[in-house]
Amino acid sequence: MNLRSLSIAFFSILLFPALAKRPNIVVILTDDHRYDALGFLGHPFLKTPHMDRLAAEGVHFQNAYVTTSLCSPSRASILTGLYAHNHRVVDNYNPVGKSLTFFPELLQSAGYQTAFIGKWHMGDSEEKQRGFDYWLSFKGQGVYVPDPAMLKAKGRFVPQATNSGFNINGKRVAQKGYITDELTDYAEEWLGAKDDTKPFFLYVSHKGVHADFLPPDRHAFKYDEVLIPTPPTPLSHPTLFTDPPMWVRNQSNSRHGVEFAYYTGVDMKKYYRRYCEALLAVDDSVGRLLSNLEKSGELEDTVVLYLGDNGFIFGEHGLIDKRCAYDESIRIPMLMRYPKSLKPGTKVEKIVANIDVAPTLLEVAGLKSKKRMDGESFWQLAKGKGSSDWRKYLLYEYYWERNYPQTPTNHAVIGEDYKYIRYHGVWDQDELYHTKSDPKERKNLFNDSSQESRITEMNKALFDLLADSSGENMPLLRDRGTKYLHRKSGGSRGADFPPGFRRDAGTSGQ
Ligand SMILES: [Ca+2]
Repeated sequence: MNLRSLSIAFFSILLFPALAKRPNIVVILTDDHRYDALGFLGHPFLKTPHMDRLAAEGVHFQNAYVTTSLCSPSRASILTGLYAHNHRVVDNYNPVGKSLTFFPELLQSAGYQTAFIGKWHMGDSEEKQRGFDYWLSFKGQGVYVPDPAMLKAKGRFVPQATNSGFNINGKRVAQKGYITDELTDYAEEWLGAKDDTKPFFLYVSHKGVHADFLPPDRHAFKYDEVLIPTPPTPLSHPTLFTDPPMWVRNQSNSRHGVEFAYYTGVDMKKYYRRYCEALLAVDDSVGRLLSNLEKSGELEDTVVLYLGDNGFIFGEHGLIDKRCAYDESIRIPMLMRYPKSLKPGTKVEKIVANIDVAPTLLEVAGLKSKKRMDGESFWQLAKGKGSSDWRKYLLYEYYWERNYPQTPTNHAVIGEDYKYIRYHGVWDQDELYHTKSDPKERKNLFNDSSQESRITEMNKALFDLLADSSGENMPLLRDRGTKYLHRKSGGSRGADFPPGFRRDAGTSGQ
């Protein structure tokens, strides 16, 4: 080392002492991973040993939610720390605005080397995005394999699933094999080639396990023999449900209902089996990344955050897919490992969300955004501190999409004991659930007169949360894409209005 480089090295140490100590950060995002599809939670057959390891050696956020249950809006919320009404990506078609700051930009400016590997899916672009030194992505949903003949498991046509290979730093590279494995290969390659003098941020954003769920052959049909119960629905078990909204009963016979699932009559049990098998490959990926970091000696200096971008409904309430505010749709797995600061086996009960990821990871790096974020850092909660002034309620929002008209605009307020859901633009009733005692959300308490004050309070909280985050104007985007508005011929007919909506002639509106 000559005198000049020696003096630069000495100066760097003096100038950036904090940078040298900043932890590396790895985020692993899984598509549509619902909160209860985890082995360590006592799942009847699914085994997720590597995710279980993250929970055992780190923190499990037991009540983690997304603020909009849809791929693109949730991804935009993760990157910006904003609600969908602020980042404006309220459907799966529109890109994220150029004026918004992605938290990786701030990490990059502070000296982190940054990489994005996987599904971007905000708009139709797969172009390199701001904040990332290394870029690998693909258009829309991507595909599990470049040729369906490569897999034993077969699926149906999925909108926005395109096979145009990868964009790797502006260069087109063909996809060769199974997506989850191949993205992990690239992540490992990047980890091996990066500059070891700088902290790093790696964002692995899996296509798995988005529908149609196609597992790799090594896991295909592994769960073919397991028994899966059929969830009761308001149509199949009307007495089990109290006051379900009319739209819920109507959605059963729609593209996003069990009767007419994706217009193909998908067998929900088989579908769930393939989902779990595809998830095994994601668990393998988690295992490979942890093992890679362990071998390079970097694991203990790396904060690993694992989460899903939204949940998935497999027939509960007679519905499939996501968008609505029931827990199967909006609750996600969230795990964090960093034994230097986080006690192994920690369980956090407080309600955290996708909008909290950006402020949390900035705090991890000793940074703070100058722009306002809707989310809050949960880093102190993860460390077992600072829970007394944590949020009482989380706001959920979903905006009606012309392409999928069966799910209405809905806002919800999620508390630790109760959830209140308010529908907008439909002639229907709202919902209130005591989620603590009724986790399957079958007993709608909205018409229970003893709950009036609670509904008033939660309704006020909802509008306060909206007002505090400039959310009182609804986003309206241009029409585009296919409209999936059909019902199955000969299927169930339109639902009756709820009983409480009927009055005899001459009575008042009260
Ligand atoms: Ca998703």
